Amino acid sequence: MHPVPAPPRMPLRQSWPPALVARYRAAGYWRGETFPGFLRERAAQYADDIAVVGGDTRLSYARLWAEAGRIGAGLLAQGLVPGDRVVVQLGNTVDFVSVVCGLFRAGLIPVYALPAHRFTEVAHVLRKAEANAYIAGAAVEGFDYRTLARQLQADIPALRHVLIVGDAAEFVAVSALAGDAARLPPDPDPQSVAFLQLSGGSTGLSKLIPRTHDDYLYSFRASNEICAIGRDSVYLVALPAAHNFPMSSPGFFGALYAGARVVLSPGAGPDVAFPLIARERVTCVGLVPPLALLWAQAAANTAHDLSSLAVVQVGGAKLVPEAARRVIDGLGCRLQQVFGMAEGLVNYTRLHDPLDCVIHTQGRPISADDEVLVLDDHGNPVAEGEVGHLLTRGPYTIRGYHNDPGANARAFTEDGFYRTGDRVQQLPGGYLVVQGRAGDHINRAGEKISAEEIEDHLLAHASVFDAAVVSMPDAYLGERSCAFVIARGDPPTAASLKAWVRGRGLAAFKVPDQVVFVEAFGTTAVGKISRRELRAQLRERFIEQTGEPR
Ligand code: OOB
Repeated sequence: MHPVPAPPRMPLRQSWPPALVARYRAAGYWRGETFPGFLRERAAQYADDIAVVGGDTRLSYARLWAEAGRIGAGLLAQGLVPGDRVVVQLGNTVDFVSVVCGLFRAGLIPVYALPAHRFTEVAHVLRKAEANAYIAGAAVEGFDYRTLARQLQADIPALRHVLIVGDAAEFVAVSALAGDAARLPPDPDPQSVAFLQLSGGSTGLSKLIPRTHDDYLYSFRASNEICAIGRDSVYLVALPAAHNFPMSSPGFFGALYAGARVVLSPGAGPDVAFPLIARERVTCVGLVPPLALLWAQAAANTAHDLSSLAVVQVGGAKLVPEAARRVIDGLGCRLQQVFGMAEGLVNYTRLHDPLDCVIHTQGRPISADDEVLVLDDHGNPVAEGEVGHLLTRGPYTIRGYHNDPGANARAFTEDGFYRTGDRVQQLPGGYLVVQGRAGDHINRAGEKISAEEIEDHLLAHASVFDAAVVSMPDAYLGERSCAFVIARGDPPTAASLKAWVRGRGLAAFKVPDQVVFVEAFGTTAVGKISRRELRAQLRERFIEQTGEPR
């Protein structure tokens, strides 16, 4: 079959100024390694060692490489061409790893969607990435991704290829892919974009984050050193594998780079993960704070042997000191705080840091060349120890989103610093303490929700006059979402509004946890105030009225 020429697309690019490129190379951060390059090497070095475990499947390094070749060649035989972007929406199964490695092997560009995403999010990502292919599991936790694929194909003509892991119905089964290995391309340019990751989406829908081979490999290679991941390590993927934290901090890619073993857990709860830890002798896992607390509680009376667990990493949202203590006491292993972002910068507390530091800080950057600025509202550096806005640039932090000049103008300074949106305090030694966010998103147990995005969906309801979505402190989730709604005419019920949002094809975690009807937003300021101020006022007033803990 001859590949049909693809229409012109926005090129994928991520580049640093030449002086920095030279510096990052000279420092040994960027070594010219690529995903297919390192996977091939490990297959040769550790051929028979187990690389990936999930369910009843155990793949050795040699088998993983062979599977990647089969899937990659099979995709090219289907008519995809190197450079095509492929949205991947798979759960925590071995297939996730072999499909992604197959894409790398074929020079195809994975675009990672979360299993929780629904039509609205996946359609947005497909369009924004100009993807022509979608790979999903048949059904996960009662949701049929083949139905979603049909809806996507009906809506997006450019989506020409749908591939399914499991029962493929009318689509192509990943298990049936086959092709000529000789057609697989040579290894890519290490400076080229390897994949697109999704941003937490602080305003509106997710932005696409282009990461290069060189920068991403550096981030997990260096993470391995900080997290003491070696060939004997066993890394458990408990959070969704598509998320940057379990993918690269040090994540399953770090583990594969080290020749270690990756175990994929289909769920993150202790009931599913504990037996796996015991069976596979897991040594390291990354969790979000609510899960870490749940695990700490469950560990007290579990029959499963968790003694292999050496390091529990917690990140994605703030772990308050009291919770940190409970995690350490409950799990009886080392705690490592991880404060990272899909755009790049990752901070870790070090394994031998004093307890006080591990409990009270979110760590310090991976690299000596991670430049960190803490600025006041006017863009001036704050005094040491004062709270300010965190900006950063460095050898694995992007310089721009894909296909989004508006977002880039807002999120990056002229000299290439990324405005993280986080408010932090910097302690001596470069340790950061996260104090919250300047922006308007809700960090719901590590899942980031854009207030603006949900407000837009609420406003589309005929009985909603106005809506403001704010984060509320929540004892379990850290933050939960609360929608303040001014009704038009007969007020709808809270339940019907929640169902409305869900019905708009959104991930379930974006459905407001709480809906509060108000007569008016009743601003104290004269005239129009910003949405941000309005959200802050509503939050404060509600907390005062209800006596919720802050
Ligand atoms: C991780 O990545 P994202 O892209 O889902 O979210 C990044 C944002 C940060 O800007 C910050 O607001 C928040 O999540 N965050 C934390 C945190 N870790 C992330 N806030 C407080 N304390 C922490 N420890 O969430 C992510 C990526 C790589 C590694 C770890 C987390």
